[in-house]
Amino acid sequence: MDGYRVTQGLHVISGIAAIPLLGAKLWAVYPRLFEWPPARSVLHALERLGIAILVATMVLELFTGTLNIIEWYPWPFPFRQTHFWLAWLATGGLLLHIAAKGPMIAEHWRRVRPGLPERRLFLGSVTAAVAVVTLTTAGQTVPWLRRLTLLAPRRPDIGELGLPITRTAAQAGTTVTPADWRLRVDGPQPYELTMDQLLALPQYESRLPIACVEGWSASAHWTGVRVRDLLARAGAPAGARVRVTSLEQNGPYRIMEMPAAYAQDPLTLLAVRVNGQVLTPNHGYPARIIAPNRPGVLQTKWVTRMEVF
Ligand SMILES: Nc1nc2c(c(=O)[nH]1)N[C@H]1C(S)=C(S)[C@@H](COP(=O)(O)O)O[C@H]1N2
Ligand SMILES: [Mo]
Repeated sequence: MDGYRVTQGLHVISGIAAIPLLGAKLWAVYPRLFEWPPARSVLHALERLGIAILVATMVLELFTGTLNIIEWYPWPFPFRQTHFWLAWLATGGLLLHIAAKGPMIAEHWRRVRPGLPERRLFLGSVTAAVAVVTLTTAGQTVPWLRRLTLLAPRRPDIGELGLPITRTAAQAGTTVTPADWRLRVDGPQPYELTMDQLLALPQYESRLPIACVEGWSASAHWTGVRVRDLLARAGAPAGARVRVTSLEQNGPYRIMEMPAAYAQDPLTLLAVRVNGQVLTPNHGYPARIIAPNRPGVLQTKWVTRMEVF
C-alpha cells in the first residue's frame, strides 16, 4: 500500500542529497576537468571521454529531477524516459569510473595520513550540507520530520480536509460540476449512474496515500465504490484495463489508463469522500480515483467516464 510512497520518498531524498555531493566532487576535481592537452594517449582520451559523459549525465539527471519537483519541463525531450535512461548511463559510468580508479582509491586508503585541517573542514562542510538538505526534505515523506520541511513545494499535512492540493478546481475549470453529471461506464454492457445511484452501491474504505512527483506524500482515509465492482457491472472481461476521463478540459492528467492489476485491487476506489467528508471541488468532487502504489498524477480527480478496454 505504501510501497510507492517509500520508493518515491527515498528517490527524492537521495536525489537532493546527491546535489551537494556532486557539487563537492566537481569542486574538488575542477582544475583537472580542463587539463591541457586534452589527451596524452588513446587510453587517456577514452578515460576523459568517460568522465565527460559521467559528469554530463549526472548534472543533467539532477537538474531535470529538481525541475520535476516544481513540475517545470523547459526542454524538448520527454522528462520521464530521459530521466530514466540518464540514470542508467550515470550508474554505468560511475561503476566504470570506480573500477578504473580502484587501484588509486585502494592506495589512498592504505596510506594512513593524518587528515589535513582544510581537508577535514571540506569533508565536514559537505557532510553538514548533505545533512541539512536531507533533514529539510525528508519531512515530505516522514511525518516526524514535518516541521523541518523547508525545501519542499508543499507541506503534506497542510491543505483542505488534511490533504494538500496540487491542481485546484479553479485551475482545472471544474469548480462547478455540470448539473447533468453522470458517471458513464463503457464496456460490453455500458451504463450511467447519477450521484444518488453511485452512493447506493456498496461503499468501501481504504487508507491510501497520495504520493506526488513534487516529492510529498500524505495518507488519507477514502470512501467510495470499488473500481472492480464498477467494471464487473459493465461486463468487463478478466484482465481488462480501464481508461478514466476527467471533467477537466485540458491538462496532462485528464485521461489516465489503469492496468488490470490495479483495477482489480480491492483497495482501488472511485472515491466520493476523504477523511470523513464529501470530496471538495479541489480534491476531485464529484468522484476521483484512489489506488495503491501509483504516483499522484494517476489519481485522477473529477472523474466523469470509465472505459473498459
Ligand atoms: N484530472 C486531474 N486529476 C489529477 C490531477 C490533474 O491535474 N487533473 N493532478 C494529479 C496530481 S499531480 C496529484 S499529486 C493528485 C493530488 O491530489 P490532491 O490535489 O487531492 O491532493 O491529483 C492528481 N489528479
Ligand atoms: Mo502530483
